Amino acid sequence: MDIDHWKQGLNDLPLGDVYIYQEVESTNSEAEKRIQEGAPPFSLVLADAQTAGRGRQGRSWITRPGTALALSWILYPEPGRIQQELLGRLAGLGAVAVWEVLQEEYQLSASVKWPNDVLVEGKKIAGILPEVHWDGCQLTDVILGIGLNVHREALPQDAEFIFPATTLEDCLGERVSRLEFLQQIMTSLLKWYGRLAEPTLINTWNSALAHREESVVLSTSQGEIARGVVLGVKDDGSLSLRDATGVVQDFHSGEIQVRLVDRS
Ligand code: BT5
Repeated sequence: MDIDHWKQGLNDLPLGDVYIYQEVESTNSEAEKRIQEGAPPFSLVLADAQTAGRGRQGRSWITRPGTALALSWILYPEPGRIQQELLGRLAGLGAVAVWEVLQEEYQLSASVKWPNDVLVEGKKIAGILPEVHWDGCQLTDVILGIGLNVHREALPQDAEFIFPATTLEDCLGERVSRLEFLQQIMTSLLKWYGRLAEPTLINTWNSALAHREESVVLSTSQGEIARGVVLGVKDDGSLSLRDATGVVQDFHSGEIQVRLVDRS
């Protein structure tokens, strides 16, 4: 990765500082360090490879050199701007921004699997990891981590993921520039961050939502917690489900996994 070339390529975007590394453990961890050192708002941490990229609940995220995008975007929401109900929208913000680029720039039929996956043809192409930090009751910063599989080699041949995975190259049948893809993603993130509190974010999230009106099982590491038909995402980013008895319940993200009910 030619760091100067990548920095130049991001010059026209209204970002804070841009930190680019050949290899880090995790861009989210690196972003935490940059925040401690006073990184300005909208700063971006980017790495060509991660040795300990992370997903939710201690799961790992693979970023192989030269093949993918691993980024962490640093946000300091103005006091009062992110209330509790907006926090649940952060994964949606990242997912909708990626979804829109895939749809509009690459004409791919993408969807967003609640809470944090972006799928193409039912396979995971991107994962979102929002991390929120507090000082007592005061929200101090948000790190929005996004991992995207770009070139075919992003996925090890013997990868055993919990969900099927894909790459942009596999979906398009051709290679695209990672830098161009990054520029499109950051432009989309900036646009959707400006709409975090607006109904349009939830409306778009709902129109992109995978498994709508389908039967799914929700589980955590403790096992199954609910099953029912997906009704949609609520204003606070929770998932609304109707169970077999007609009772509607809302679930907040965190550690929940969604799976289609196995009909076989
Ligand atoms: C996620 O977690 O999907 C969030 C992934 C966020 C990664 C970004 S990269 C930049 C930033 N820095 C970090 O350290 N993290 C963020 P989760 O829903 O828990 O899914 C994790 C699961 O996805 C793993 O257990 C694997 O089964 C699978 N997986 C790992 N690497 C993958 C990849 N490259 N493509 C598709 N699936 C993958």
